[in-house]
Amino acid sequence: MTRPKVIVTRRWPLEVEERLAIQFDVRLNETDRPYNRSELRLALQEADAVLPTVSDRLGAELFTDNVQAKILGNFGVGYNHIDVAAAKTAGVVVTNTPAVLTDATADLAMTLLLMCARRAREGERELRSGKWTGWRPTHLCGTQVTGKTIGIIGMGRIGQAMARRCHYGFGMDVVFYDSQPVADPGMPARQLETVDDVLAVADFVSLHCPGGGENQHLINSRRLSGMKKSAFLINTARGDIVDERALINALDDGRIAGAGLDVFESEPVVPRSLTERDDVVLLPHLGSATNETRVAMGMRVIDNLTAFFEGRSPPDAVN
Ligand code: 8YV
Repeated sequence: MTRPKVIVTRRWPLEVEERLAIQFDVRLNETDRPYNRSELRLALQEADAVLPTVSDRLGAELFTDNVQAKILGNFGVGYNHIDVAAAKTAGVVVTNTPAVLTDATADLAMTLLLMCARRAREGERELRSGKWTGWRPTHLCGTQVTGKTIGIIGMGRIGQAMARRCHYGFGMDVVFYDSQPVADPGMPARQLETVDDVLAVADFVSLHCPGGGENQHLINSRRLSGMKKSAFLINTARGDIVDERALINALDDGRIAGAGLDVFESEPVVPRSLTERDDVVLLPHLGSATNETRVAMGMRVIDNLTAFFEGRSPPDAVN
């Protein structure tokens, strides 16, 4: 029997690529850049399965009559870069990699929260530039996190993992918004009616909802004005949830204290009006970037492909 032809759009950890090659006829992207639109179109026309990442935009225009691929095994939990409805119409199953990146992403959200609260970026830069003049009582004093309120927007797996860290690790109170009732969030926490209710009371707001659709610019100028002036915004979810221009204006006006961002509206482009500021911590989309997690994500993609080509339902089908 011929092995299914699989196109992987970026290089993966070696052990995952090796396992993939045992089962499938694999073509890897040997370049160090994402495929462009025509390369993606061709991939969909040539392979039985395409394995994309967040850096591949798979809009409706790519799901034409010539599509041969039967499954898109997305390397990641978020899939708003794929038009899943158009994929379905073209007969293409889309899968993702839930659960395996929960802890890594929550760890990174916590990292950003602590770096913002404790002015770690400013301190590190000062020291490296040789400008540190020694200890003094009022030097780079930040914000205590113990006893403060974390507001979680989107209380799914990652939101809950972040809330657990904040509550059990750092003694914070937890409030959250989710479009669905969450009966047992796994720690003492209050579900509030609206996003605005959470923003009004939180000292730190951490975003954990999906991007795209109705969440696009969920955090807009009006909502930023509804946050405490002393509050910090943390985003490890998707860049488009925050109106970046409105965020910059809110920081300029002192309407919020700062932000920790791992995701951006037009990755990898980050506006200079963000990179030049002291009151933001910026990371290059590192949420799931641990060796262990990236291997687990790849293995999860393979599990989905294996199920599909053996005629079973892929466990993580999203359409
Ligand atoms: C991934 C992510 O690294 O899983 C997600 O949704 O944002 C990241 O953690 C990325 O999606 C890789 O495709």
